[in-house]
Amino acid sequence: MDCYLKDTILKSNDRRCEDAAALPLKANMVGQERPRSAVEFSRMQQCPFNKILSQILTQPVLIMQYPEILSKSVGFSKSLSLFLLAVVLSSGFFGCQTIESGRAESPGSPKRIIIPKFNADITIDAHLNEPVWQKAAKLSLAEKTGATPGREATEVWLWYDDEALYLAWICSDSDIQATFTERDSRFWEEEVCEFFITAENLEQYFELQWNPLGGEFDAIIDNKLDDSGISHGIEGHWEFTAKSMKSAVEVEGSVSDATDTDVKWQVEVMVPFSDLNVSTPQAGDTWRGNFYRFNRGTGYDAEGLAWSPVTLPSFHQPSRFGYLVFGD
Ligand SMILES: [Ca+2]
Ligand SMILES: [Ca+2]
Ligand SMILES: [Ca+2]
Repeated sequence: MDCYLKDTILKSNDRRCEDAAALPLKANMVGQERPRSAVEFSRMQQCPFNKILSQILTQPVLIMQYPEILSKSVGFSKSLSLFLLAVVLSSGFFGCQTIESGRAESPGSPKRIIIPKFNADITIDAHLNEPVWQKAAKLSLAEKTGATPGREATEVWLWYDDEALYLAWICSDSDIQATFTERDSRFWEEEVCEFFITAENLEQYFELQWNPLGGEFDAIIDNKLDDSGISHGIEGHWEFTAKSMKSAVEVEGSVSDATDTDVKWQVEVMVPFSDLNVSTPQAGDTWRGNFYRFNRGTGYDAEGLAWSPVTLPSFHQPSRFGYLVFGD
């Protein structure tokens, strides 16, 4: 995939994340590869019983074997070993709960949002005048590391029904620069908003994009991650088409005319679950995803914006995707 994103991610492969505690690791949980959250990782690092917890988290079968291991290694009776194990587990899971709560709110942590479910008929026409939009979950983007606000505001509104996920992007923009209109253009070289989404697998996710001229991009991305969540290269399958996806854009201003001052561009989107090859999520299901934007303007450097902060140059850092929780 010969593109800016690939270039940046290849450069990033020579780096290691400065915020190692924020990187999810993979743990083999009951035979399944499961990404370990930043919260879990930091809790293990700070927990006084981290070694025992670490072994149990990575090898759950040890829960049953631990009393025997203790009795053989240090001569404890099995009943005493069982009692100690109970103490360790309760200390680990309950004693460290305060740390988990605190870390989850720290500025660099992956974000989390609850997406509400509604039954409402809307028209995908870029006008957000249907009442349901006022009840949608709302999030905002910042400079992609989360260190500073964006130069101009970006909001995303979200809700879902049995059929689809609905997104609205409101991109404040005093200078809208865009020329691409064809599907799967290199929109990231101009103005673009981007949605990366996966139901569960961080190594394969959908990348969807929209631009101020009504352009759409859809691809499936394979991202090879190591055990530390660092990408070792991506492959984009641009031939993928979200066949039933609908979007509409409205511009308040003039595109590609830097002599005047624009106001914003906004996009209304319906992403059917069938296009993502999944059935309707159930209340409580948690997906991973992120929202990005490139904002450009005469006299300014291109600005990469994100909802859930990333720590590497590329947007393709799925270990930093936020948590999208489907509500009732
Ligand atoms: Ca509408
Ligand atoms: Ca495509
Ligand atoms: Ca702009």
